[in-house]
Amino acid sequence: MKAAVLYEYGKPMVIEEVELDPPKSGEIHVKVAAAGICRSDLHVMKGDALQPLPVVLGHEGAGIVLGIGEGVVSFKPGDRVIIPFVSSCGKCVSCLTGRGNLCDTHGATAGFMFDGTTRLHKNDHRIHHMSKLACFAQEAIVPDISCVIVPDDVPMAQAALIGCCVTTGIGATTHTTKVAPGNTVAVIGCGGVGINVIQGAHLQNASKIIAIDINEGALEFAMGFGATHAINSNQEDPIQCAKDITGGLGVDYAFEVFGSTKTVKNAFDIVRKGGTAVIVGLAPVNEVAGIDVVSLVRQEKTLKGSYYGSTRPSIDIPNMIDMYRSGKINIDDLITREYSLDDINEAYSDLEHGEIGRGVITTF
Ligand code: COD
Ligand code: ZN
Repeated sequence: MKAAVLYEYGKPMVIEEVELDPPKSGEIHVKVAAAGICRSDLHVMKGDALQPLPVVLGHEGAGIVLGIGEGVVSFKPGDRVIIPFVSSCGKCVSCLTGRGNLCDTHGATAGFMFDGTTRLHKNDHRIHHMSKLACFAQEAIVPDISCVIVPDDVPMAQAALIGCCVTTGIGATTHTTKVAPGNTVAVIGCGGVGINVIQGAHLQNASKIIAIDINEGALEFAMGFGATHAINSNQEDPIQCAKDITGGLGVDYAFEVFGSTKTVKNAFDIVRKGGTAVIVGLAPVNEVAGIDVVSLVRQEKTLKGSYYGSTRPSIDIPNMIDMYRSGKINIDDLITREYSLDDINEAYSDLEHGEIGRGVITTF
């Protein structure tokens, strides 16, 4: 089957034929129907986030079950599924304490399936699976444990986005923190994930939702998803502007949704006394953000990380599906571009060059 393989950081992915083994016990074989173009894959392509290479990236996916491995009882061929980018084993300490998004077994076997081997090969050389998912390919072998059935009225592109940016973004405002009615919120980075943080804050009835980005197009787009104010941080000081908007206080919650030390520091500085900065983005490995530790203490600020919106994928993804079906969240207008797998490098170039909204691969 055809896949996009990343062999070297900083180089384009190679679209080529690779071999995919049949599913083993507890795995399902999926025909990929949609795969989102998320910045987290770009972090890997640039070497800012590390993965064993060569690797098939793609962690925002939905597909149709083609076959099942031994012991799989919850899925059958023909089922439409969302494949979460964290498969929670259900047995480790993190899973058993309700933190399936942080599954220890998933983390310890990064790049591989749960048994420590790969199903992807090229001429007897193994190829790794990003997030046990690797959906930048025509087909995938994935663990069955966290997959979620998608009703027929949810299109596959929208389903794929629920697999990452929707759940990551909305979960940050509802699970990592609980934005309360009337709270003020700033969102730094208004791309696929940031727009969903904005939707989440809007769902929670935040009074002011301040979108901050360096791209005017992204800011305009954000206003259509619930942002009440927009700040271009290339042109204005975002900290001062947010203070002006909030009567000199700063915001109750700031969400960093880009991934750099500068934006992490901005998120911390923009919150009011007693406020919380939630960091969703991953800055490049080994970089350190300079946090004002005096105001951390004297102003009782909180600095909090958020991974997969602190959700339990197999429980919370069905809730996201229902919110989409009942019109509470808008995924349709978030999808601005569709691509073929053959054009994946162009899709990432578009993301890097500031195309707004979410791109999705829908032709394989
Ligand atoms: N200040 C403000 N905004 C900025 C800046 C800046 N200095 N630089 C860029 N931006 C804006 C861009 O213009 C763009 O609008 C937005 O930030 C980023 O949007 P996208 O669509 O490119 O990125 P997303 O939404 O797909 O991804 C954002 C993440 C924060 C999830 C990603 O970058 C990341 O850090 N991922 C690692 C964390 C992780 O693995 N999460 C789980 C899987 S997503
Ligand atoms: Zn993602």
